[in-house]
Amino acid sequence: MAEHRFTFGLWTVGNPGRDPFGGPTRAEVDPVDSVHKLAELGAWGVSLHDDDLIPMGSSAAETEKIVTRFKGALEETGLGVGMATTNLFGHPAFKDGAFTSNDRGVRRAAIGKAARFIDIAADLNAEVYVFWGGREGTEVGVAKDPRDALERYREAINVLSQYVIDQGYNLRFAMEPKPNEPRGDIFLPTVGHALHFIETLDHPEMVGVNPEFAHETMAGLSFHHAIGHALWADKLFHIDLNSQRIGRYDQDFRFGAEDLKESFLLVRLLERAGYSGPLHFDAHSYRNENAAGVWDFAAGCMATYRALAEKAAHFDSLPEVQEALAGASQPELAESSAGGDTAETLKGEAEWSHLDQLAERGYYNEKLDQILVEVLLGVR
Ligand code: GLT
Ligand code: MN
Ligand code: MN
Repeated sequence: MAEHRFTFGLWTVGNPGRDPFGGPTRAEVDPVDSVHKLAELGAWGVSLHDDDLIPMGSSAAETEKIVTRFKGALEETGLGVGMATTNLFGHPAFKDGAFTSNDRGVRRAAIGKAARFIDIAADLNAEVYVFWGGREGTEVGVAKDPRDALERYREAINVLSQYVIDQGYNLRFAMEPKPNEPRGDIFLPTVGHALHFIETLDHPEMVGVNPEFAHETMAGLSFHHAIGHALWADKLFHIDLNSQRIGRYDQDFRFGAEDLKESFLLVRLLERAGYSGPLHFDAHSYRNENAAGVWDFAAGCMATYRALAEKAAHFDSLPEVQEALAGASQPELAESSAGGDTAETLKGEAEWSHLDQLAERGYYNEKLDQILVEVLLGVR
């Protein structure tokens, strides 16, 4: 099995347990300590926002000092940077949006803040630069025309793509969808919306998606279908792994903590597709954990992914699975439907007159799903 490139955000293992109802329950973690601890646990790398590493308002000299120290930790441990991103949601100025704020001054500042950290991301050899538009949305729909907002969103990504090209940076962008929270409704709410948005850009080839398990689940959608769509479009540049129960707030639980079956389907798909990008855990430990619990959480995310990859390989190696897949005509779905015929020939009676006969067959779904359940339960 290929070595998995697991990464963790500095904000994930560094999450102090703050929520909308209460303050931190754990101490802040020095990013350099996170790097060392993650290396010890066997992670491949880290990811970060500008503000996770460099406190807002730091001078140029302070910034250089912080970045040099952080690079030192990366070099010492051999850890890479999977992705970097801009915090365009925390500062009160972004309360009406960043790239889509009604205030032009805010939009210009947002583009500038992203460009500043793109320079540092390139210096850190980050693979991907993510855009999660948490504040890009509305509670009061009448206050913002969604067509204008999307046009400004597009403009910002175009301007920043051009900047990356002009600087000669080897950096690709990934848009991260989310349906709501913190805004009532967020623009680019699902992977499907983001995939369309990308096709409208000046440089669609350098922009992909960064789907998050919790976010598609919040929208009531199948995460592995979203990933299937992104893979089919050749746009899966990065992925945010965690877990989530449907219909709740953005829980960001440890990978596999909820919905093991959907997690299995996801891992099986990623493994079969040969996805080789970073496997990024955008999750955090439960609020009632202390510092030690955070590292149990991090080790657990990686262990569960590996275990599910093994389970998926085991599942596909079972003769009864191959038999049931054949019974389900699963391989037939990869064959062309028309096979050189046209709609003109297919509308002939011979093609559709035997629908009653076609209706008689079953699709082995009960067998297949039961085997999957038994594999997950460890009894097969
Ligand atoms: C924030 C959000 C995540 C995004 C991060 C990137 S920050 O924690 O909930 O889903 O991936 O900005
Ligand atoms: Mn995320
Ligand atoms: Mn989330």
